[in-house]
Amino acid sequence: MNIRPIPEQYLAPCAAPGRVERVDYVTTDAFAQEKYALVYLPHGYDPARAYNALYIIHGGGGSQESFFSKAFLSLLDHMIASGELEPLIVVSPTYYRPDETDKTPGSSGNAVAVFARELKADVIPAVEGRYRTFATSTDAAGQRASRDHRAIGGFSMGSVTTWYAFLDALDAFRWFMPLSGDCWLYGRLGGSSHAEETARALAEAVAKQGFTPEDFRIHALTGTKDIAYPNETAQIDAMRAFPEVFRFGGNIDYDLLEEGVHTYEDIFRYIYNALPAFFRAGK
Ligand code: FER
Repeated sequence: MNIRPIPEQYLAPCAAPGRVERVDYVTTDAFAQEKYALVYLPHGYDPARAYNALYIIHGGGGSQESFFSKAFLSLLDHMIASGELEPLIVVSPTYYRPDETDKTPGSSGNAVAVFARELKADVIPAVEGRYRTFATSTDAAGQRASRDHRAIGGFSMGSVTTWYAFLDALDAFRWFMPLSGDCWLYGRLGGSSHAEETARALAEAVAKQGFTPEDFRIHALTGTKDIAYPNETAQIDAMRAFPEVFRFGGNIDYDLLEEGVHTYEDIFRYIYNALPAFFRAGK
């Protein structure tokens, strides 16, 4: 696709702003951590109707606050106000433990590797038990039944998280937006160092989780000057060797911004271009 620039006025305050609330939860892992997610509710949020949900995952060293800058919230407001994007809720959790001080790639890599479990067991139930989505229950069956209305995307380590969600959480998510980051199943930057094995694991993960190539869509994007470009590109090129699962131009696309770099600013632009086409299954 042609990655269009964000209209300049979309980054300035919108006359119909949404709001951000905080949802606290306690993890069901052995650590019983007290954590929270931030939730963007669109302007006029009405619990009488159901909303699509995007889980957006920050980069290494970041937090629940990283994505929710004024510019990003204004972008969401404007996209919704203009009718380009159906009103949705956007959830910004963190994979870090609250007491984590080591946010280097090694430590972050360990945190994101297990985060899909927390998403399904803790974050989705806390958020979708409080706000109205398409989930009529927040248990595994309810998440599966509403997966057409749930997306996950992220930047850098959040992109790594998104690839893990494809491996481990296809039962909760149909839509995947990995932005500037590869899959670390085979170690740090494994998408390039172990491209073939990574691609095979991603391909096999579909049937292993009981799904088919019709049951998901991946829209990956990055920039040609992004530090993750070589890693994500090597992995995606390897994924082309599995055309029975990954149908480029169908259930997967990879788009590149000429000169795009590893910043939230360029990431917002990818989201502006990719998000409106999500949640359209069966329409
Ligand atoms: C990549 C995926 C993640 C990458 C970097 C990261 C350089 C994250 C780095 C960090 O959190 O410091 O493909 O490429």
